[in-house]
Amino acid sequence: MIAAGAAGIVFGARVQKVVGSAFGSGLGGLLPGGDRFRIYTVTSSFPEISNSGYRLRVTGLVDRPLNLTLDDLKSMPKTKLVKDFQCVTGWRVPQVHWEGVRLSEVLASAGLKSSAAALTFGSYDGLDTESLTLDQAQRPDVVVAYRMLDAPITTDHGGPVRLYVAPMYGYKSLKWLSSIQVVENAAPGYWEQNGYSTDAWVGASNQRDDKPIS
Ligand SMILES: Nc1nc2c(c(=O)[nH]1)N[C@H]1C(S)=C(S)[C@@H](COP(=O)(O)O)O[C@H]1N2
Ligand SMILES: [Mo]
Repeated sequence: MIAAGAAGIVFGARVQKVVGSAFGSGLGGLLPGGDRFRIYTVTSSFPEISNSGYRLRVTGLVDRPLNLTLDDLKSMPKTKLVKDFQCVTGWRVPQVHWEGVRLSEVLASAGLKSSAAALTFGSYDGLDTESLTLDQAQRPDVVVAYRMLDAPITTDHGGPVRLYVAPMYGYKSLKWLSSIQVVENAAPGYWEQNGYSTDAWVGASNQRDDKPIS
């Protein structure tokens, strides 16, 4: 684990405190228009995972549990998206380039049992979790991403592998993705337990934002 740096990053249990502790990304600061990513973590550090040491475990209601390396993910059909990234707190980075493998591809290679209906995601930070229904997870714009901003995903952005859920607010895009558990019922994730809506569609859970540009 590397320390998250200066800026007094002290993360409490409350979402507002976490959001208030965010700071801007150097990479994002280079984007035209000054639209910047804020780097978030709910722990006091960033998990540092080497490319060779990275594993994604897929377990639960599957025919074949998987333990995928980064190379395994890269050998699967590649998908590219150019989409906005929208945090529920109001910042938005337009037209971000993303690359990875569709979550639906990963699920297909594991094989879903008939009782499968939802997914629980774990992070190498050991604290943040997320969930999607199986219908949401099967969308073509939900990606297990290993590139963003035209580069390998950096540690602060959740590299080497993060989730990217394009139609939903940023908190669904879990960083340092470690595990996918296939389950029967969606369980609220970390941010939902701290006050965010499990209905994370952009534009649906606050009155301010437009729908994402498709
Ligand atoms: N593991 C982990 N994933 C996370 C978060 C986090 O704190 N920890 N924050 C979420 C939120 S609220 C947002 S808006 C985005 C921010 O992504 P970024 O840090 O790459 O800007 O990551 C999401 N994924
Ligand atoms: Mo967010």
